[in-house]
Amino acid sequence: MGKTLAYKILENHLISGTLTPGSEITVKIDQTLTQDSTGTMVYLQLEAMEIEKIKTELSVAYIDHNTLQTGFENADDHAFIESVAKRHGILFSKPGNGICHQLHLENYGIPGKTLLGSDSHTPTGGGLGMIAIGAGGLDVAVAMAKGTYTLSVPKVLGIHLKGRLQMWSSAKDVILAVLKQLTVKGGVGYIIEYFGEGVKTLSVTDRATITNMGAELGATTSIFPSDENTKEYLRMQGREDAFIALSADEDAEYDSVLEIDLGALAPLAAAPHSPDNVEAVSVIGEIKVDQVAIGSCTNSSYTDLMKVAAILKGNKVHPDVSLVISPGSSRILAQLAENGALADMIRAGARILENACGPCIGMGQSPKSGAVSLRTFNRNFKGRSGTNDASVYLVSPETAAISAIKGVLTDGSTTDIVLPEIKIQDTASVDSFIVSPSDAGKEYTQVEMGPNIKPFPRNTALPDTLTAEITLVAGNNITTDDIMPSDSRLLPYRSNVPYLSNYCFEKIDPQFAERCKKTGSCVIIGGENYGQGSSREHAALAPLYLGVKFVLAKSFARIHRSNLINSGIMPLVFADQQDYNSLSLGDQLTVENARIQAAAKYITVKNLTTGKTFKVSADFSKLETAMILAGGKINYLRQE
Ligand code: MIC
Ligand code: SF4
Repeated sequence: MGKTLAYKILENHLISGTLTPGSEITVKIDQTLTQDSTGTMVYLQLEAMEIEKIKTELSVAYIDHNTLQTGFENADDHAFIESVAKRHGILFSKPGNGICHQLHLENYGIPGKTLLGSDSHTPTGGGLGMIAIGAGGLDVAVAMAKGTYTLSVPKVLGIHLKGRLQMWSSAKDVILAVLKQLTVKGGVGYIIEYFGEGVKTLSVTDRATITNMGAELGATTSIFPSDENTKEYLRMQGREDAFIALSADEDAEYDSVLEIDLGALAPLAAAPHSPDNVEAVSVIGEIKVDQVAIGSCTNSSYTDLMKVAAILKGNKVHPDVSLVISPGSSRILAQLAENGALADMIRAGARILENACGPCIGMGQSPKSGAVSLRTFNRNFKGRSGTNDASVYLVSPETAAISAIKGVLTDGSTTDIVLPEIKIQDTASVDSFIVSPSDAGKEYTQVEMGPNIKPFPRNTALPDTLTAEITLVAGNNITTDDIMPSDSRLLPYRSNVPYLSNYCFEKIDPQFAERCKKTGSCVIIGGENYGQGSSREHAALAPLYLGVKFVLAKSFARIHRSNLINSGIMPLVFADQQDYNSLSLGDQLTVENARIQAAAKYITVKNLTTGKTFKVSADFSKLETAMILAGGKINYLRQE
């Protein structure tokens, strides 16, 4: 039986275990990336491991999420990250250089290599034929310290691409079409691998848009073959020597296959408030638009922004619309400035923001009350824009730009505008934003620790009897934005879990933090796909700080499940989903012989309030059980 590309790369990196879906393997990690909002925790953890030198081939610390520096807190975080980077041989990308995933694709990604990043959109690197996985910060710290990562082997879902996109349809529409079919939990437990004749019609930046948003499917990662387009892309970045051709075997067998006819795709939009709530733009109709935001790690590439500039050229942004554009990198902005496209955007009335995540993570540009905002981003969870009653639609750059001119959601194929074909240009990277690590070594560089940087909370070993009170009963698809909101108000406190925890579940239940503090020992009840979205381990650390002992849910999102285990909080799944309905706020639950039960397939939970007993599935791997028993990954590593 032929091999999939994903398994070929995993096999090349295999350190232990066998490549059988569901079993646990440890793989070599070649590269890591971090960004600032998860980075301080990563580097606090790395420092705590007291290593001399990192074990990866390349590690980069990017600053892109909070670049506003509204107070000293962010500048302190950045200084801290820079100082640790210098000590350990890590490249440091200064604020303003761009968005981590776009920068990594341009400057460091290599086909066939593995990349672990403390950001859920790390799979952007799959556009270059990498196995690029998003993980919690602690896993990335360990990957730097040991050069390895342990994961449960995903199945591989093949997506067979046929045909060629029509003029106004875009890579964004491809992934929106996949999201419509598979939903936000359809990719859990899978690597998504693209193949077929349609692949060669997509540029690397198109492919990266598609693999980027595989995160919204809940997939472990997504990957494209490395071919002539990859070679051309790398050549344009001055890195042709990084190229190798890679693809699945002709007779590769996928665990399941989905077919997408690129030629049949119309411009699509994900309507509020979920990336899988997808409809054709023409079906949603010409709704009035108040704001258009173009950028984010999904759609801020040179080719995307050149298409936007071509649409805007000679036109005017509608008087009722605010159009903001954040380029993905300093190189892209320099190119747009040099070739005149930037002037076309500005003349049309676009506001140019810094090369950073910006509005995508709620750092500014919150729309007005009740507004409709079209965004080329990847997440439209309620409130993420900073405005709770705003309606955010996720669209392609083409749809965003034409709608900004028309003032209403517009399907460009209904206009007579002809879009030019955009080719990637050959320009040198802007390396002035990169700080190389100090040659002097660890002992010569002091860690710079500002007053807002507080130690991360640590759990204690699992007790024999766990008794906890239900302090929240939540529904399906709870996001990490719901658990630990992140916006311009809270992002400055990513290094201060005690402060941040006051806002835990703020949007769903403002009393949650208070209730937990009073109770001291609590449990959260969740529905399906609990913890989807971001990789932020703060969504586990804040509950840990508030005394959450375990989470019972119908199912968990991959990264959040790992983050809970890393924090020593048990993620437990209802054996019978009906039991979810029997639980209420304030119920006292107890797990007896917890240390013995944690190693079993099922755990018995007793509801002391109702007297009912029910089973939940633990199903932890050996390593996971050891981490739970020790009270989290750090304690486990110390014991080791
Ligand atoms: C996001 O898009 O939600 C983020 C901000 O990039 C997160 C990381 C974080 O919460 O810091 C992610 O996707 O992992
Ligand atoms: Fe940044 Fe948004 Fe991408 Fe997250 S999704 S890395 S916030 S641009």
